[in-house]
This record gives sequence, structure tokens and C-alpha cells, in this order.
Amino acid sequence: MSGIDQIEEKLNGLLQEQIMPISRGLHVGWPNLPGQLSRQAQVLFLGNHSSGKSSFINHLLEKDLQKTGMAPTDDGFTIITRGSAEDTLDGHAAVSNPAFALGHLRNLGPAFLSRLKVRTCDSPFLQEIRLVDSPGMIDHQGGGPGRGYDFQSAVRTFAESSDLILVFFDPDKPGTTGETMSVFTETLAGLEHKMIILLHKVDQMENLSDFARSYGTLCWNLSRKSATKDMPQIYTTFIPEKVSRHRRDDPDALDLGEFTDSLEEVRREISRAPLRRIDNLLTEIERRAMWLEMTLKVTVAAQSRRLRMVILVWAASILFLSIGGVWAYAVRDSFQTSVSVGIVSLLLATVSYAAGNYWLKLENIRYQSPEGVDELFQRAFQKDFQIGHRADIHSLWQSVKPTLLKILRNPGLAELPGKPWINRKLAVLHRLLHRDVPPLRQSTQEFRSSVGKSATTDDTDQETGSAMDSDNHGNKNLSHSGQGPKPQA
Ligand SMILES: Nc1nc2c(ncn2[C@@H]2O[C@H](COP(=O)(O)OP(=O)(O)OP(=O)(O)O)[C@@H](O)[C@H]2O)c(=O)[nH]1
Ligand SMILES: [Mg+2]
Repeated sequence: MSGIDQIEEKLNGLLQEQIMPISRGLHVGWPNLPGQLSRQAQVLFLGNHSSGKSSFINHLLEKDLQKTGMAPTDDGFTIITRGSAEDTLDGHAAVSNPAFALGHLRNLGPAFLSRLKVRTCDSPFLQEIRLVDSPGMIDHQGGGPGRGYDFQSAVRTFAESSDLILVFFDPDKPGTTGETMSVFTETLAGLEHKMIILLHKVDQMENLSDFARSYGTLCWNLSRKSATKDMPQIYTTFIPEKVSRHRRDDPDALDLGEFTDSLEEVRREISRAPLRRIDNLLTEIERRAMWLEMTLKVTVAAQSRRLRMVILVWAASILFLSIGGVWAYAVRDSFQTSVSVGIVSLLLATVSYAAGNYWLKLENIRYQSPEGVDELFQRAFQKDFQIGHRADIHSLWQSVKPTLLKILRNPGLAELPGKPWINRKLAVLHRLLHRDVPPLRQSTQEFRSSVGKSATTDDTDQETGSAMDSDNHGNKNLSHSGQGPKPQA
């Protein structure tokens, strides 16, 4: 078993034995998480319509698998995965097949599923990677009547479970299509680390000033929408077999030699998706563990507060009863006074118990409101806030809060496991985050460097004219099950 397989197995172990039992205990449903984690590395192709997504996929697979054309061609998503023969399954059948681990796509609704396709093909490029072709973006906003399903949600769902996202622009529409830009800035927010931007079909540019105009427009549009001031790297690509004969014979046309490396670089990035996948899985496990840790800590704060209040209510009632008892004993010579004191103290104890319970009920309702859980959160993390503003904790809280509110409303605090269970699980999560995951990150890093070194060596070989004969997809170094270097476990 290779190093990457071992890391993956350990990750699955952490998920099944540590994360999932805690999420079940808290009534948090992540039923599709194990399926998502056991999927292949996934690369998502997004972009304007006719920007060349499907043609790029065909080029990688060396097959005319996907339909291509100048008019908007794809109206649904297509998942392309390895199979012994070429076949096409419709979305409804595919999500029911556990082998594809696509159950979570059901949430996107029947209209989406009826436009989803899963295609199998036996290309070696798909050995460890599956590709997702998407419908081109056009100039009407969102998933309105034009599509019949929520396009932005579909993009987000695929983007979250992808290890690499290629965003295609073409010279005709360099960042000028409204939908592309809104997907780019809103739907893909927070996933920038997985994104690669391509200005594709550069062979369509007549000359250098044409190129400068398109490139400049794209940069301008991206910079206006980008949350950071850093401009992402833009790969300028074209598919050699698409260059027209007329273009090839034109001596004044833009020299395409400059752009051929870009295509290879993109191909290499795609081939590295299985490595990115392990990193993404580690990040996902960490994210879930931190999410659960915060949920448990705030739950403990709620339970402790509730316990203190229950103790207070009982203490008040017992106090009235005890004072009454002692007093009644002190005046035992007068039977009538003694009975009166007894009755009054019993009455006071009952009233205080009833009032206390009413107070508990009100507090319970308060802790089911956004302001109430915010207060619990502040209480649970006050030590962390003493050392200054913690943007990381606040941003995690924003994702925990809606689910915690739901849990506190239904099934409610009383149905959640008690403090001893929570403390045990907090220790488990602490171990996972600080003892189990860091060495796995380290191993992934080592594996990545070993692959990187080997890739550089192979690049040198290529320059001397020897390499790429065995696999002209550029992924031979990355295949841990193939002829690539065996990682150190
Ligand atoms: N000149 C040139 N044409 C290309 C290149 N890549 C794709 N094309 C052409 O561009 C057109 C659109 O390509 P597709 O691959 O269908 O584009 P798409 O992004 O999948 O389009 P939709 O599915 O409609 O979103 C086709 O006619 C392709 O032959 C390229 O690098 N250079
Ligand atoms: Mg297409």
C-alpha cells in the first residue's frame, strides 16, 4: 500500500471512528460525508459558454467524448469518470449508485438530476481523476427560468467537493459575462485556493494588441471583483488541433509558441489533483473537527448555565422548606402556629419552585434565539477573547451558529448527551487536531516534495528528448498505483 493510500485510510478511520459518532451524538446529519471523502480526485470545468471547456476535456482524454460547438452546447453537468467501456448514465440512476458516491447531489432537486449525466470512458487520464464538465455561463443571472434548477447552488456543491477548479474565459468574453463574474465572486468565495484561471482560445487573437486588449480586460474585471489585491495567475492556453489552417499559414499572426507551455502547466496542475485531494481531505477533517469542538463547547456552556439555574431553583425551594421546618420545630409547643408555619413554608417552596421553572422555561426560549446563543458563545470562548480579537473563532462561529440553533430547538438541550460524554469527545477532538492530523499533513507534504522532485527530473529528461513516451498525459509521476515514485509512508 502506498503512502498516500495509508494517509487516506487513516483519514477514513478518523472520520468513521471519531468524527461521525460525535456528529451523530449531536444530531448533526452528515450522511454523505463518508461518500464524499471516498470519492476520486475531482476537477471542475467552469466558464463562459463556448469558452472551450468540453474541447479541453476531449483534448485531455484524446477522445471526442463531449459535444462541442459555437452555440451553447451543454445545459447540464456531466461527470466523466473511468469505466471499462464508454457509457452514459442519467442523473437519477447515477445518484442511486453508491459506486459513484454522488448521493449528496439529490439535494439539488429532480430538475438538476434530469440534466445530470455520468459518462464512463477508459482513458488512462481518468485513472485517479474524474472531470466535471459544466454548462457554459450566460448573461442571465442565477438559476432562473432559463435553467430550471439553481445553477449557483449546483456550482457551489461541485466546487466544494472538487480538488481543482478551472475557470475558463475566452477572447470574446474576457470576464464580461455577468453570470461568470457573479459565480466567480460570490459562489466560489472562499475556494480561491482551488482555482485556476484560463484565458483560453488565444489562437483566436490576431496580433499582440488584440491579446493585450483581452488580457487587460480580463485582469481589470477580475481585479474589480476580487476580494484580495493579488491577481491570480492566468494561464493563456489554446488547443493545438483547433488552430485553423488559415491561422497557421498566416506569417503575421501572433506567435503561439509562447503559449504552448501554459497548456502543459495546466495539464500538470490537473494531474496533481490527487495530491491536492489529500490536502483537501485533511482540511475538511480539520474543519469538521473544529466545527464539532466549537459546538460541544457552546453546548457545555448552555448545559452548565442550565444546571446552575436548576440548582438555584431547587436550593430556593429546599431553603423555604428547611426554614419552615426549623421554625415549626421551634414553635412546636403551639400546635396551631407550628402547622401554620409549616403550611406557609410549603406554599412558599411551591411558589418558588413554580416561579423557578417558569424562569427556566423563559431562559430556555432565550437560548434558542440568535442573541441567546451569541451570549453562550461569548461565555464559552471568553478566555480566547482575552488575548484579543479572534477573527478565526468568529468566522467559525458564523457557520456553527445556524446548526446549533436548530439543535437547541429540536431535539433541544435536554436530549443532548451530558457533560461527561462531551468532555470525553472534546479530548478526542483535541487529540485528532493536535496529534493525529499534523503528522498526516507532514507525510502529505513529504510525498508532494518527492513527487515534485521526480517531476523536475522528468522535465529535465523531456528537455533532453527522452521522456513522455510512456504517458503523454503528464500524469505518470503522480500515479501512486502506477509507475510513479513510491512515496515514503
Ligand atoms: N480556435 C480555437 N477554438 C477552440 C479552442 N477550444 C475550443 N474551440 C472551439 O470553441 C467552440 C466551443 O467549444 P466548446 O468546447 O463546445 O465550449 P464549451 O465551453 O464546452 O461550451 P458550452 O458547453 O456551450 O458551455 C467549439 O467550436 C470549439 O471547436 C481553441 O483552443 N482554439
Ligand atoms: Mg461544453
